[in-house]
Amino acid sequence: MSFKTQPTRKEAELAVVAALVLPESDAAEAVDPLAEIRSLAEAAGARVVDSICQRRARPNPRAAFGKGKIEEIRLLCRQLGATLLIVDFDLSPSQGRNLEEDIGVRVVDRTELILDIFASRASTRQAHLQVELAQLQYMKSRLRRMWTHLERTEAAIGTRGPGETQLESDRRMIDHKIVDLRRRLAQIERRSHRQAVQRLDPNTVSLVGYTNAGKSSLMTALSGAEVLVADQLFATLDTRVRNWHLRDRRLVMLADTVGFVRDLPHHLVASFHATLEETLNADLLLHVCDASDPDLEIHLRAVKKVLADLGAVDIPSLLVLNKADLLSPDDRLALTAQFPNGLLLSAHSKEGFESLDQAIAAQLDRWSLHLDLQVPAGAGRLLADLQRLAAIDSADFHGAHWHARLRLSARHWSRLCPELRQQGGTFRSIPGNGHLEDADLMGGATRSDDRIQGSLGGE
Ligand SMILES: Nc1nc2c(ncn2[C@@H]2O[C@H](COP(=O)(O)OP(=O)(O)OP(=O)(O)O)[C@@H](O)[C@H]2O)c(=O)[nH]1
Ligand SMILES: [Mg+2]
Repeated sequence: MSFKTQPTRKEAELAVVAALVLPESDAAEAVDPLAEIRSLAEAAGARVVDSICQRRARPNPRAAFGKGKIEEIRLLCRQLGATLLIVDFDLSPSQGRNLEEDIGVRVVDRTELILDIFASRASTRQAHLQVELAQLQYMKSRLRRMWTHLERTEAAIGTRGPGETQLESDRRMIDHKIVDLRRRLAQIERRSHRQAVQRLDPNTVSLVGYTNAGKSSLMTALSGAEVLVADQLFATLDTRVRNWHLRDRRLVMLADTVGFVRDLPHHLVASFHATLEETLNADLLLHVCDASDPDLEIHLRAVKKVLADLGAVDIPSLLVLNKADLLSPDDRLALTAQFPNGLLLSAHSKEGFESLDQAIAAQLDRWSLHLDLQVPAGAGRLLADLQRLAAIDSADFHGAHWHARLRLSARHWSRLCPELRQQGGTFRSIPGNGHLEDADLMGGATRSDDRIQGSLGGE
């Protein structure tokens, strides 16, 4: 058995893709149940020569498909010269083996395919390690079943022992590699965590959504920063963060990250946890979807499921219906009726950007404090932090003080309030702190009265 986990890039291999549509699966509702696996296969570098689909009540335990369908696939592969069969679900090792024997070509299942795409796209050291870890864990979860055919014949002459011995040594080798990868990943994660704790970051708005929805395009269009945009699945594998100024001049960090698909392999989600950390720590999620995709609802459901798996369901989010430029007037009406809170826009034509800006500002304001501050003009770093992080409604220098009315998130206030006190500044809350508790206003300071009148530096 080989433990090579990074892919060898291939010439476009000719592939047939095959799906099994079970009654309860999302694919059963899809307009074209084979569309996604075809795109995934192409994203992995294969050239799809044909696709085939079988509806069944449940997979055939022997080789997933029924006998007749297998024969059909075999003939198709032979006629078209395909050397690869890609199936849109996960196979048990014995199903994989039986299919390969019956059809006579290499068989790759959905998890292997997605892991392979991730391996080919990984560009950072962290992403490489994360994919390798996911691949090894997937391999390990199948190891026992891979060797069961030997264990079953344990009593037979000549086969006694080796199955178990081989299984043990393979498992040990994988375990060692997993421990080593985890250690190296933990080092990288510790370093970036240390850096994050020291920084006083602006509010983070994370772009999440189905792969190819246009997250990176939106990031580029909003922030002006160039990030990779490509008409392919999983173009982005790491998390990129760019500064972006809202129209009220408030600075936010826009984070673009890996896209999701339905049934994203469990090991992959776990391995990419650190990459998705930025997303999980966001103040607001922009759930970007391709509004022109006929399977929009299936994609929305898939993304929500991954977010739930990641424990990110409680983060406030806005639904962004991207690619509005591809919609007919009738489609627009239908979508607006279906998603009254959705923001219809286009990363290409930039229509709808103003509403997006306003909606983000309004969301951030829900968790912001409205403050009236007097800051000594000499408190340079504090002034710079306030000017960088707050939405400033008015500001002026009066003598030796900077006087400002501004909106600032509770998180930032809790860091800056002690600093303000130390520098001898004063603060007063302005009505409008909708969701916030008085305790937030104090930023860790002692409460005074209900209206929170901060009296600092002896005022
Ligand atoms: N017509 C149209 N195409 C768009 C729009 N936004 C993005 N696209 C196209 O959609 C494709 C995918 O765009 P990306 O920005 O790479 O999508 P992504 O969500 O970052 O994809 P992954 O990184 O793979 O998850 C590209 O071909 C874009 O040019 C839009 O508003 N209108
Ligand atoms: Mg992208």
